[in-house]
Amino acid sequence: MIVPLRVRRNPERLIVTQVLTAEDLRDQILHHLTHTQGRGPEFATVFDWRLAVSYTVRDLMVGPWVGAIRAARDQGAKRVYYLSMEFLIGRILGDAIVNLGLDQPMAGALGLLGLDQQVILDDEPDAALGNGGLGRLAACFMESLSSLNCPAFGYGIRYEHGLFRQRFEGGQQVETPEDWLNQPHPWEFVRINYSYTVGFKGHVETVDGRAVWRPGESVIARAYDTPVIGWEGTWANSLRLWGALPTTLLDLKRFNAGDHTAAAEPEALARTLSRVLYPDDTTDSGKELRLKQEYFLTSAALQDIMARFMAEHGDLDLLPDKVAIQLNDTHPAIAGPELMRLLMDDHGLPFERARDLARATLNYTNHTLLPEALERWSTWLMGRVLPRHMQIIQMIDDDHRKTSGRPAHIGIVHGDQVHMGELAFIMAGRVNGVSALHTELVKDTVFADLHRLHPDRIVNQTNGVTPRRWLRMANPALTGLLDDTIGTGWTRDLDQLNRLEPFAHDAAFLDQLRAAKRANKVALSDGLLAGLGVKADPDAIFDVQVKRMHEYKRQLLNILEAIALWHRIHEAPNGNWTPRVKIFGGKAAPGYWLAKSVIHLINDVATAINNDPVTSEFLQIAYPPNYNVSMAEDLIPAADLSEQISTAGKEASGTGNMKFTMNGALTIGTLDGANVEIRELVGPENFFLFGLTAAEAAAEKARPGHARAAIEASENMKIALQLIAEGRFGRAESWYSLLDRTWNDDPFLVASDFDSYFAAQRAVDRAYADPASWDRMACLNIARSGFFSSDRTIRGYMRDIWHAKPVTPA
Ligand code: T68
Repeated sequence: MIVPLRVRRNPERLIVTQVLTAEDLRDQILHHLTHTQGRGPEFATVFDWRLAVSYTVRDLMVGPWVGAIRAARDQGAKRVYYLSMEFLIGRILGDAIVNLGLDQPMAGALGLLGLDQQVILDDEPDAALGNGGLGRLAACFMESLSSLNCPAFGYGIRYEHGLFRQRFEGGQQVETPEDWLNQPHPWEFVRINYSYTVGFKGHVETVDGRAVWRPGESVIARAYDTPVIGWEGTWANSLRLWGALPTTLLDLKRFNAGDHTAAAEPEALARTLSRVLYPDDTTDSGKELRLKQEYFLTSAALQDIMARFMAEHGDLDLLPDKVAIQLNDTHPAIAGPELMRLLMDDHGLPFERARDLARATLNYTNHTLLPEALERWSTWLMGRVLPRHMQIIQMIDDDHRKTSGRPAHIGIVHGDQVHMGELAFIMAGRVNGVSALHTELVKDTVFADLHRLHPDRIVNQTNGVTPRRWLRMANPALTGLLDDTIGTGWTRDLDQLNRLEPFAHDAAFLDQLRAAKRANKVALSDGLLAGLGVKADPDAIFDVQVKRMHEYKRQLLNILEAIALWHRIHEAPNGNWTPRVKIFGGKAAPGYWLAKSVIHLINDVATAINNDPVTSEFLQIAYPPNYNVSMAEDLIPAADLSEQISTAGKEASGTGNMKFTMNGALTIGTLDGANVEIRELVGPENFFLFGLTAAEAAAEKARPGHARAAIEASENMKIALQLIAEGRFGRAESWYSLLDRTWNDDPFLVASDFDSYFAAQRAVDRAYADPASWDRMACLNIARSGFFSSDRTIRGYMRDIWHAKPVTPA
């Protein structure tokens, strides 16, 4: 028998305050171990225990979840739908324990069972259904939507294989498939009654004056729901991920004829659609499968949205009052034509009416200005895979040209290409950028022409991150100090961190702050770094750059600086050097040759430098493989210095930068993305700025021979390149292409910013050598980071874009 849970409702806040004791939880865990896992405790593995604990926690999410769904329906609330090809969730168990307020009793329960909580938590595979910032932002948004009681669904794809696993062989990246679903996934609920048919290819007929699309292929999209519990467990929204199934499971005729492999083909073909996450190659891969995946997500989501809307309201005029759809970048931009198709072909609305309703319902977030990352599909492919949508896209484009009076060259279809950015813009009520600088650049560059025609459409919503995961869960040492010093209210209202300001001059507090950071550094040093064979002194600066490997993010600048510093230490081994541990983490897209070459370089430089007896006490380099959300949760709380060194104008926002700031790391960075706002808020004196501005960088890039000129002018840069070319870090031939590109092209201005970066790093050294002043700066960074909560971002979307209101659960 399952033990009834004693749950008390707090009448004021309507939150479900868990009053479960350690004994209650222990009994629940044992119940699930026996009855769900079918295991006796004496035979249970860590995996069995972890599942039993997960089911116990999941039970406590279901009440708020069902209550939230019911409240939204009963109150006829507007729903927010977040369509994203990526949700980089990471692990769920620890986050759910924190949000349900179960930390204490769960620690007690596991203690009673003789289990190590960390071992249980670490057993959970990361849900790595994303590449980087865009996917992780979607996950933070889901948590904030629930914490703010905003009725919402996240729609994505249930990839069987998330982002590839990375390991290093001879310093080079090797990718292997990730297989998180090769074991039961305790958090999801499969909904066989929410299944939709998604068609592809075929042809379009006209029947009684209406277009009828007769797809040539189709698959079933089946819903798998995961509850996302908000802070204090009052509300949970659904993350609904679609899995692809065949319309016919088996070709029985072929099976009976003895061709068993061919008989299973329909199933294999359909499943491919939700098989793998595309590793962001930041270029339009032009793959038919990717287009099909995008349409698969979008069509299933829109059918689901329309079914819910029609059941609840039935009157299409109400659509914009009851439905707000957010497109996470252009990946689901086919939503514009798809919604038009449903409204015109299924509901019989005229084009203009369908267009106006769609535009009042859809919104689009832009996450990049890099021209090579803007999605484009050939009209040929679009017309073949989605023939009806190609017609509608052409109608939208013609209509927009007529109604806006725009010249032909700035529309959606250019020659034989469909521009998804323009499509998303033209079909959106609001278009937003993700930081103040980025939004201005969106207006001035990629969408300058469309912005002139629609000057009110582009708005800014600076990104944010959830403080529950990135502070409360990831950094218990700092959380304890914050709770003791300013109370726990910051968890819901991150602006309350400003109550720390007076403590920036309180020596006793700063000592505790330092102790908390040091504890995190010791844990990292003894755990992950020791495992790599790196001897990291916890009193050295922990200098961290973790993010996708990309030329514009300039990991190359960082490693060249390390080489130059190493050389300088050699010149003066008895100098007053501030010890430093440089930590890198990140994956390169499998086809991104240059990014992979930088990984190789970092690893080879690390091997050479770490073993150098002259410098080893001053400089160590660590590159743990397979950086993911869980590793970020260990690295960020242990960082002293956050590297945010992209070429100005290239990083749309960054969100790692925000996590580091709220965990008390100081930033060395350019005036790029959200760095600009971080620096303004924490104060320029508490931020290590270097490099060209976005405008200066654009001008510098246009200057012929800028790379060579900058290298010739920089002693340190020249030496670093020379040491590489001499073969001091492995065979020189390995680096010819990289060196050639740096000398002759250097599109991301590593050389132009090198001296400024090197100087800023020496300012970091000096600042770190004065602990009292460093700790004061760290304290002020935390105190002034409240703006970067994703709660603030989501409130902004609710107010300016979605016009959605929070709902009180009944
Ligand atoms: C990131 N974009 C931005 N893209 O680079 C980052 N791209 O500045 C910003 O903070 C973040 O979005 C959130 O706004 C991405 O992460 C991708 O991952 C991606 C994936 C597939 C195709 C193209």
